[in-house]
Amino acid sequence: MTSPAQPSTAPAAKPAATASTPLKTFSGIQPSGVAHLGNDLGAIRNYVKLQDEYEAIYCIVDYHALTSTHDPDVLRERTRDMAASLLALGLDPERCTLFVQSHRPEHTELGWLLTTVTPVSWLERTPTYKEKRESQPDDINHGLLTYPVLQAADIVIYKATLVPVGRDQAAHLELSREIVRAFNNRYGETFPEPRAVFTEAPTVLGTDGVRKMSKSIGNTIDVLGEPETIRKQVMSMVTDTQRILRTDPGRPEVCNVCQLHRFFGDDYLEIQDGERTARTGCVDTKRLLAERIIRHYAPARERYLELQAHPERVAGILEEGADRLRPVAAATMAEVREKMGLR
Ligand code: AQP
Repeated sequence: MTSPAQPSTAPAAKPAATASTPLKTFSGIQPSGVAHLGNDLGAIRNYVKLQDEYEAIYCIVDYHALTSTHDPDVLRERTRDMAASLLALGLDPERCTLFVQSHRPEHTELGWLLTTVTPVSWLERTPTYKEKRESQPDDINHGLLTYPVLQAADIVIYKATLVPVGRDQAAHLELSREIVRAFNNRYGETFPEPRAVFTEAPTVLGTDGVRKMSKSIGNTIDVLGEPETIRKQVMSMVTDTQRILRTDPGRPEVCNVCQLHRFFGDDYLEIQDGERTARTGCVDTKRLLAERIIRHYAPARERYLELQAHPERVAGILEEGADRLRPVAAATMAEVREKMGLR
C-alpha cells in the first residue's frame, strides 16, 4: 500500500541551467472539472511555486481528455472549470502562460512525428494504458495507446526541462525521456530531456485511505466546493483500520487524516502524538482537518466563484496564453521539419 500523503524522500534538487538548456517548466492537467486536494497538493502547489522561479507554461490537455470524454458540452464545461480552478489556486497569467492544448494544434503534429520514433512495445507497457484497458474495456481507442507520445510532444515543443507532476505521472515522464533520446539519436540533438519535479505529497490518498485520490474513483476532497461538502468528505475518510475503540492507540503513520494534517498546520506532530496515545479520537482529528481545509481554501474558493461568474475573463486568459506561445511552437516545428526532411 502506498503510504498516505507521504513526503517524497527527496524533492527534486534544482538542476543547473546551461546555455543550451535554459530551464523552463511545463505541465499539463486534464480538463476533468474542478481540481481536488490531490491535484493541489500533488502538482498545482508546484506549478504556483515554479512560476516564480522559471519560465512556466501550463496547459489544459483537452486533446488527451478526448480519449475518455466524448460529450462536447461536458468537455467545454470541464475545461472552463479546470482553468478557473488553476487561476483560483494561484496561477497568475502575469507570471506564467496558461492555455488549452487544442488552441496550439502544433502539439498534434509533433505528437505524430514522435510516434515514428516510438516503438509500440514502449506504449503497451505503460501502467495507465493497462489501467484504462480495465476501466474502459469497451473504448480502447488508439489515443489511449499514444497518449504518452502526445504528452512528450506537449513538453518538448517548448523545450521544457522541468515537469511538476504527481507520482502517478512518473512512468509517463520516463517514457518522454526515452522518446527524446530516440529522436535525438536519429535526427541529432534537438530536445532536452525533461524530468519530473515532485511536491512533498507526490501521492495523496483518497478518502478510502487506500487508493490515489482520483475523480474516476470518487474518493476526492473537493477543496473548492461548499464547506458542507468538504466536511462530509473529510468525515467519511477511512483512518487507521486497526483502531476500533476510542481508547485504542492509533498509528498516525498509516492514517491518511493524520498525514494530511502535515499540510494544514505546524502542530501535526502534536496531532499525531494525540492519536498515538489515544488522547484524541479519529473523529476529533477529522473535524479539525475539515475546518482547516475549509479555512485554508476559503480565499481560493472566493476567487473560483468570481471567475465562474466571469467566464469571459478566463477565456481571455486562455486565448492570450495560446497566442503568446505561437512563435515558440512554430520555431520548434520549423526545426523539427527541417531535421526530419520535411522541407
Ligand atoms: N492523488 C494525487 N496525488 C498526487 N498527485 C495527483 N495528481 C492527480 N491526483 C493526484 C496530479 O495532478 C495532476 C493532474 O492530474 P490529472 O491530469 O490526472 O487530472 P485529474 O483527472 O484531475 O486527476 P485524477 O482525478 O487523478 O484523474 P483520474 O480520475 O483520471 O485518475 C497530475 O500531475 C497528477 O499527477
